[in-house]
Amino acid sequence: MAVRSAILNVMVGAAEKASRTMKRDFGEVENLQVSRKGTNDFVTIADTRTEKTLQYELAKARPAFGFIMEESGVIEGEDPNRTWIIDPIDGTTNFIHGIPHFAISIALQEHGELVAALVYAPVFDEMFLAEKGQGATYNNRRLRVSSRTELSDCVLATGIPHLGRGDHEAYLPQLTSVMEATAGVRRFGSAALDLAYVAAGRFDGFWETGLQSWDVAAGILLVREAGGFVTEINGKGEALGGESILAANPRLHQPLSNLLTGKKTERLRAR
Ligand code: 2AM
Ligand code: CA
Repeated sequence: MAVRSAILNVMVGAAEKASRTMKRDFGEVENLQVSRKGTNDFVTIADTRTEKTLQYELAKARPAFGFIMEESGVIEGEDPNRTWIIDPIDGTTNFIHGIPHFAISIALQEHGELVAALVYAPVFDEMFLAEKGQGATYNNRRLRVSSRTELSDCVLATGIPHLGRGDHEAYLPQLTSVMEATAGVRRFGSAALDLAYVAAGRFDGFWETGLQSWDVAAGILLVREAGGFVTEINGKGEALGGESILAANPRLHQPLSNLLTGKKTERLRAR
């Protein structure tokens, strides 16, 4: 993708603008860590500020498009068929704790289909982009999902349910199956980046339950355009708006779905 399309340029411009204040705000969090008090309020302000900048920049370039955003909810556009799906800071808990693993996530949906995606980790200056039918890129280089075929070689990402969230009992058997069969599990705390890392072949797969559309919309297109499969954990269903998500390279997707749903393959059972 040597020449970036107009729509990706708009998205990159908005993310770069928003990331400048976001990085400044992240620097402030480190100062606030000392006092603790007020960190959460400050991060809510940073979240909202980032979202407003993204909304302003995107609306300036495409005034008719609608929005679905984590902080502000749904804003209908003049054009009912084009909607931005935005998470201003995915990995908020990391941000609050001064951990630099967080990202801006922007997806464009046209007639119900994801057509453009951006996931940008500002502290690392890592830009993941995709456009439907055009492939995915990382800092201008083409992305491809991993080619590993043996679960025993694979590193998987996940999100672990925590206090007040998710079905803890249902999660544990999933984790048990995966940790027994693979080279390792990582829990980094940003679904958007987990999916971008699957697209980049860093992770061989990712699963989580109970996410919202803004957490995963851009990441889903990134994985698909990098040659991966994304469904619900049962191997079917639409990941966007679904209860759960499973992303992986095409060879591992079904075996992982079997593993997570308790349908052990013959080979695994034989071990
Ligand atoms: P956030 O950082 O924007 O909140 C980590 O497991 C992932 O879950 C992150 O992408 C995080 O997004 C998301 N997450 C955290 N709380 C959530 C909630 N209540 N609903 C949906 N997603 C959530
Ligand atoms: Ca999120």
